[in-house]
Amino acid sequence: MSDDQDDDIILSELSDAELVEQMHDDLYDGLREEIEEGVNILLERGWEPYQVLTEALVAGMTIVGIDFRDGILFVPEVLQAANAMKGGMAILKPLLAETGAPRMGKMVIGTVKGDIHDIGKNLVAMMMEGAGFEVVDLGINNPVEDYLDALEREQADILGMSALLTTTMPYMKVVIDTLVDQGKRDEYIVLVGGAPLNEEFSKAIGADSYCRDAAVAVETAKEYMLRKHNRMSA
Ligand code: B1M
Repeated sequence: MSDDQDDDIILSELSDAELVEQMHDDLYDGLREEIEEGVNILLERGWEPYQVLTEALVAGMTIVGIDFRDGILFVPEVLQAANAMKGGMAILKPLLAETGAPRMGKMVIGTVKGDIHDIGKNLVAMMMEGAGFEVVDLGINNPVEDYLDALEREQADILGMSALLTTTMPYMKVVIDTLVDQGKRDEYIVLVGGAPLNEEFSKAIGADSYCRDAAVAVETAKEYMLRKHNRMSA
């Protein structure tokens, strides 16, 4: 989309459907301010934060992903799109976080070694916090020691790992195998996620569950924590 065309568009005058479509274009073009404005307009119109997140931001990023795969977009453009997405996410974060919610449990989460993708992981962290979990975010490119140290230090209930590359997803098994070797595997609920994963892979590496998206991660974590509490009070 050209800048000239953008200049003529007043976001607040668009219908909801037009605005969402425009936001997909703006995300594609890496226009952070426009994305922030669009998010605020949708919220003012009464949209739920989660709906803004999924329909305007995540759906827009999916389009970016397709063109990145097909060689139409390159790393610098995708970085700009990611930056715009983070602008929108920053507005939604406090709205997705319920204040004063009882602590549901503690999760250590990070993207695995060799992998610098963090948008999905950040979303999961955000949604988990919103659901009342305490989250310790280790960021990107985590070797096994970082996970293990944090789990022990934080006395966490859940380990969350994210990987977006087919070349980095096997590293999750390295982390789980190390937990097994140290006799600590049963101390933690291990949840994994990221676009190239699936349930079969998660089973094969010895994780407890694969989480397709952030909402599933929250539901799965809640389920496991409930089971853990029931076991402890039995
Ligand atoms: Co990357 N990249 N990238 N990239 N990038 C992908 C993943 C790719 C699929 C693009 C493509 O070809 N279509 C492809 C991987 C192909 C493969 O492995 N088979 C790819 C590639 C190849 C690369 C590079 C190698 C490119 C290069 O340098 N030549 C390079 C690798 C760098 C590295 O990590 N070492 C690279 C770099 C980058 C950028 C830096 C430019 C940028 C990252 C910016 C950032 O994250 N800060 C980037 C981006 C943005 C993408 C795409 C376009 C978008 C990823 C994203 O943010 N999606 C991506 C294409 C795609 O996935 N369609 C792509 C939105 C996000 C909300 O979804 O991350 O799936 P997602 O998270 C979801 C779920 O998966 C789940 O919940 C999230 C929210 O609902 N989930 C979890 C994720 N983690 C979880 C953890 C959990 C639970 C659920 O724990 C409990």
